[in-house]
This record gives sequence, structure tokens and C-alpha cells, in this order.
Amino acid sequence: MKNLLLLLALVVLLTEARAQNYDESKVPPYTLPDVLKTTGRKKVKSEKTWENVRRPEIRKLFEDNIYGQTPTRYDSIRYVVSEGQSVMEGRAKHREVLIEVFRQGKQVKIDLVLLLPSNVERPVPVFVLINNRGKENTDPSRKIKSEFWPAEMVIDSGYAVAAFHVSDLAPDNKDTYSNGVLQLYPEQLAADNGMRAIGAWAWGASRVMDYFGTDTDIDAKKVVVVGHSRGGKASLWAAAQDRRFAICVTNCSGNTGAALARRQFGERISRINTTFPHWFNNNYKKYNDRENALPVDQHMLIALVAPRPVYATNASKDLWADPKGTFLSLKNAERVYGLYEMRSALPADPPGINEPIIRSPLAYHIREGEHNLTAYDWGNFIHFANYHFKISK
Ligand code: GTR
Repeated sequence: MKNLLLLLALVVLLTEARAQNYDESKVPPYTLPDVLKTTGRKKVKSEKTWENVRRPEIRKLFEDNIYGQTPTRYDSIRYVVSEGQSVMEGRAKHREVLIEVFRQGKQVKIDLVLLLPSNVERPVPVFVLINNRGKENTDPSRKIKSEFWPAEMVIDSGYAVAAFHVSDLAPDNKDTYSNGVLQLYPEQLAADNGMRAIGAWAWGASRVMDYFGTDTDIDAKKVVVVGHSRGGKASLWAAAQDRRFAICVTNCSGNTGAALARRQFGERISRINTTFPHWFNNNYKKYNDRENALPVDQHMLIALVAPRPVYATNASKDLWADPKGTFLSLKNAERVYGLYEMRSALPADPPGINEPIIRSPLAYHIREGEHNLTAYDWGNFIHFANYHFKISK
């Protein structure tokens, strides 16, 4: 019995050791799938072939192997809008928006928190956060203020600021995640390439985008979608599919977000699929401990957003999210931006801590500190949006 327990402990330890490597010298050699070569092994040399052949092909590979399908049909959508209070000593106004989506007698309700700057020429650009933390982080009354959603900073920069909570779409729980969008699309649950929680959150971001298209105070051509960590995986998947998002911010999104899987550094696919079996589709489980068998890697997800700007970040103490692998993902997406004649300003090697590279279609920083979304990060996102939207400050 004692020996058996020892053996079990050893197996657990070995599995853990394989599941997380923090030593750069132990990163295995790997070859990334060529983002500019079709599955028929044709070289992609033009924007046209990228758009018509390779991009749809890559999108489908991500859908089938990782994030699942994103159904776009529903019976109807309704927006219940009411004017809320004036907040921030009159500098902003709360607009309450309830987005209701109906399909086959079922309904999903998204509670969109929206604050609009006062005394600013309309329509205004907007930042929308996919909130994966507590709802108190996005308190529209501003009684509670959180760095996770520093609304004052965004408003004072002339932007509207919005947020919705992931639990409105899919509770972040392996037993209850289907209690939301998946009630509208139960057929997805039966499919190995069906939608799961991260897909449902991205679907929600697109419904918020639907709403923005109807609000004349919002410039729907200037919507920045922001997500942190698991929310950052969703912001990237949302922007990859829905080209109405003008800019994508993926903060500390790590494994199956902006970081390359093949480096097997920090969190790995086997680990994420075990801890969070409800995030990705059934097919993704086939790649547990088989990163090299994947027909894609995460640089290709960033490439799907091209030519729209992407800002990815890390934190110095968050090795779990593989900072170097995130930077390399952006670097390996550069060729696709090149097809659109967009030049990235990223250096060959990752920049130092707190040395952001912002004036570039592919932007990056590594912040001093822990895994988090902070005012420092947001400050840089605002500069990034100002630069791309040509807003001079
Ligand atoms: C971790 C998970 C990461 C990241 C993070 C978060 O436990 O392993 O992939 O998503 O949670 O969302 O904060």
C-alpha cells in the first residue's frame, strides 16, 4: 500500500513536471505551421489569396480543433435601453443596455454596462471589456472603482467604456457552462467541434457589437475589444472572427490565447483541458501532450485579425502565460500584416520590462508585476487606440 502511494505520488509529480516548464533551455525544438502556406502547400503571396483561401482555411482549423463553431443565426434580438445616472461629477453618463437574444423559444440576456463621456462630440469610440472577474469591477455607479476597468481614465480620454460579464453567456464552470448561449444552440453540445465557454463569450462580444451598430452615440467603426487572461483568449477569438472589431487587446492571455503552444512553456494544452474542460471543444483534447500535431499555432490566430491592430501583453511574474511565447506569436504574425503593407515596429527580441511598443499594428508590453489587468495596461491601450484612430492628445 505504501509503495503504491509512493508510486502514485511519483506519477503525479512527473505529470506536473511535464505539464509546466519554466526553463527556457528546456523549450523543445519546434517548427511552426507556415501561416502563409495553404494546406494544399501553395504559397500565399497576395492579400487576395490570404483573404480568399488561407484566412478562411485557418479560421476553420481553429473552429474545428480548438474553439468550436460560432453560430450566427438567431430568431431575434432586442435592446432595452434606459438612461441611467450621471456619474464622475457629470463627466459621464450611464446608459443601461439589456441585450436579449431569442432562438427557438430560448433566450439569453446580456447586461451591458455602458458609460458615455459628456461634453464630447458624438459619435465616440469605445472600449469594451469581456469581464471574467466579479461584476463589482465594472460598477457603473462608480461607488466601487477597480483598476481592472478604470472607467475614469478611459472616459477622460474621450472614449466610451463598456463591459459585459462572461457569466451572462456561459458560467465559467464545467458543470453549468451550458446554461446560457448553449441553450439557444443545444446541437453544439453534441458536436466535437461545437461551441464551448470561450466561444460563447466571444459570441457575446459580437452581440454587443450588434448593439453598438444601433447606438448613434457610438462610433461602431472604432470599437476596441479587451480581455484579460481567459477573457483575453475570448477577445482574440472574437476579433479573429468578427471583423467589425477595429482593434483587439489580449492581456496576459497565455495558453490558447496569444502564446505559442509548441513552446510548451508554462501552462500546456493538457493542463488547460484538464482544469477547464468546458473552455474548448472536444477535438482539442486530442492535442493533450501533442502540441506538434496541431495544424495551427497561436500566431495564426493573431494573423486572422490582420490588418486590424492587435495589442498583446504579459506581466514579468506571470511565466505561466509564457511572455516570450506571446511575443513570438506576434512576431510570427508579422508576415500577414506585411501582405497589407503594414509594418510592425516590434524588435527582433522581446523588449524590457515596462518598455511598451505601441506605435505598431502589432503592439506589445511586459509589465512589471503579477498576472493582472491594471491601470498601466489600460494607459497603454488608450495610447494604442489614439495612435490607430489618429486621435491626437
Ligand atoms: C488560469 C489559467 C489561465 C488563465 C487564468 C485566468 O488558471 O490556467 O489559462 O486563463 O486562469 O483566466 O486568470
